[in-house]
Amino acid sequence: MKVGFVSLIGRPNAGKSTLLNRVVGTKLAIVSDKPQTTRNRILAVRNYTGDPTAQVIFVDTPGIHRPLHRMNVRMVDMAVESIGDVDLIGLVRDATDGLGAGDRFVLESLAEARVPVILVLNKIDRVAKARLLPLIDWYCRQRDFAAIVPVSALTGDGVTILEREIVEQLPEGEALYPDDFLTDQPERVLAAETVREKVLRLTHAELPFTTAVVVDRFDEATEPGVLRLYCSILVERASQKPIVIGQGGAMVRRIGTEARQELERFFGTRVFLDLHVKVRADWRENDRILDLAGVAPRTRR
Ligand SMILES: Nc1nc2c(ncn2[C@@H]2O[C@H](COP(=O)(O)OP(=O)(O)O)[C@@H](O)[C@H]2O)c(=O)[nH]1
Ligand SMILES: [Mg+2]
Repeated sequence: MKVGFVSLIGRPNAGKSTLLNRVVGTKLAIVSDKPQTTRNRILAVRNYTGDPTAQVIFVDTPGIHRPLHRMNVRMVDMAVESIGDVDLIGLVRDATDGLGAGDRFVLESLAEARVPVILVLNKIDRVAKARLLPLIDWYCRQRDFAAIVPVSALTGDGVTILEREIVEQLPEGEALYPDDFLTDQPERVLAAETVREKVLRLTHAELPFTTAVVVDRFDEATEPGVLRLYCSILVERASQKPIVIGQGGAMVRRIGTEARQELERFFGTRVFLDLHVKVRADWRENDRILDLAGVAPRTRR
């Protein structure tokens, strides 16, 4: 069988997390139209029963960008480090974007990669085929790609072709994970991320970049059949607190309702969700809070 790790690398918002979710058929990575949504490496295992059989371990990463905060340094480090640890790289590129400095920045991070790289041109549901040609032409002049595959992670168009291409490129080996293993994301992290996604989706302006969610208590024991979750939503400034709380608490209630419904589906159990909004200035520079919020745990560097 074919077995290997595939890292999804690219600019923020390219659609890496959407692609990961599409491939495994479950929403593991939260998705939003705000950059820097993914703050962690997320591992998801997909088994293929075809010929050859295969086990592909997909690794979603934070987008590669110039970091301005400690949080972002950790995120980018994590993405770049994953390049050294995998068998194949999927370079995910938003095909609706023009060429720019960001393309060079990502390619520079890949300069050391000694494994095959597949260029994944994403969002083809929103761009005419002819507009892909200059992009393909430019990329081909920068480095060798094992394949170039246009896809839409949103509609699924082209994704099967991409998966076949990936399996082809992987080495032979033995399965590394049991058949039913889906992800290494702890349940607390999945819960916190679901709450954070609702904050991202329902609030606007600068808030999304400056919010973290910490699970204070994850309690399955007190009441059978009910998961009791106590979470803090951290914001950086006192002025941001009312945005999350909303008029008479309407916003935080809505965040809570939407997150609870999704978590009930995901965990297959009733969920009691308690949300608190707290001000923690500069949490993005604070390693202790970054650790608590599960942001790109510090690596060897
Ligand atoms: N139209 C379209 N939108 C997409 C596609 N893939 C992702 N998106 C959207 O692009 C935004 C960023 O997606 P996300 O997966 O969070 O990007 P990431 O930062 O690379 O992980 C979200 O609003 C997605 O819904 C696609 O194939 N087509
Ligand atoms: Mg993402």
